[in-house]
Amino acid sequence: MNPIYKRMFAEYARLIHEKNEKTSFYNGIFSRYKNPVLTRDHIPPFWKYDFDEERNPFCMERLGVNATMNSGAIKLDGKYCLVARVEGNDRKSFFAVARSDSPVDGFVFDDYPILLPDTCPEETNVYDMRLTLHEDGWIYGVFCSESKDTSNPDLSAAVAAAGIVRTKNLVDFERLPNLKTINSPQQRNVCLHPEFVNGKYAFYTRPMDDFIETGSGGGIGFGLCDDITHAIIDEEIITSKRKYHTITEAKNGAGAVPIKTDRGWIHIAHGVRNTAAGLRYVIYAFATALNDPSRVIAEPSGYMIAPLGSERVGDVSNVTFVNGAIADDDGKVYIYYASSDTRLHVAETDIERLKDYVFNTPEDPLRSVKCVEQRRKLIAENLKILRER
Ligand code: M1P
Repeated sequence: MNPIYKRMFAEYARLIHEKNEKTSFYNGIFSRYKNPVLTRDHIPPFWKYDFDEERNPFCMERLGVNATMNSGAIKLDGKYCLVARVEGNDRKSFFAVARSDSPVDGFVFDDYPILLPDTCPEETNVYDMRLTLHEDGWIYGVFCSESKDTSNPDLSAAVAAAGIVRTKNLVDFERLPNLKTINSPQQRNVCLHPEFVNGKYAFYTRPMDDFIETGSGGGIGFGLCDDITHAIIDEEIITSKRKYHTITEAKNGAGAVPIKTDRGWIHIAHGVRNTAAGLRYVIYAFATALNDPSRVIAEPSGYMIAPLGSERVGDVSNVTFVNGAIADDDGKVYIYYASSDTRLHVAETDIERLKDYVFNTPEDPLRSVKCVEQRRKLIAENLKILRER
């Protein structure tokens, strides 16, 4: 083998075998890990180079990969599986499965990325698949299907819809018709709830007036449909609301598939605020009622995960984004979050901690004066404890 490729494979092998370890970051809610679990360097060299010496005498990269990020996650046949958003140098995203025996390192992509059945000729781009193991026995992948808005002469005008596939093995995918929401012209960040609700399929939606702005969309939506093979939602209600001067003011969206606990469904979502430096995306959590997964019963103040250190910089800086988590059999929870639309990390927590965080962290009182009251109360109680020691 050409020594250039030999070196490349050696570096790739070193990367995929590298052990990960927790960093010293501490907040009692989750642990951060030192290495991202997926980067563009995790892409096998044979996805990018043409190894034929005659066709490629200079050993040139022919089909480069720009980033690996927002990933759906599921445990299947004992393996931790990520369906990653891979973005080529050509800006088009696609999906690829990476599997590992460990939740925090060792992820290796399947030999080929997923070739979705080409049922939507107008579709230009696909990204951000949420993976739901539904009680009907299928694994559903719900993702953003993006097309040019042909009714708008603006070259950048686009339409976002929710695409749906289903599979049993993350190898063979059946494409179903895109979700239709009667009252929302665009949809992104749609996620299928894992159980039937009132005998129907239940989706978390994100009503939007246009491609970027949610406009009148009040937050994360929720709607029911009878038939997943022709999914139509007539009515969306709002679960976690966008609120003025909070981390969700500009927009929010469902993230990982909700995790069922004895106290309620725990949701790990994203919130967006505007700043002079552009949009800032953070990850937050809330709980909904077990008997009504649309009804918010707890929502801690502020963010759970925000971009930190090198996470803050990338193709779209100041972004943390989540669309996958795995609640493991031993109670641990792995949250796969991407930073700055560039690489994928893992945060580790567990069900007991998540419940404590979601149900016992105070809510956002929505005004500075109330926030100070909230903090002064905490300080006073702490000083009393400290002085009694
Ligand atoms: O660039 C940040 C994120 O922007 C979008 O999220 P939202 O729809 O909430 O604005 C998504 O395209 C996501 O992929 C991306 O990470």
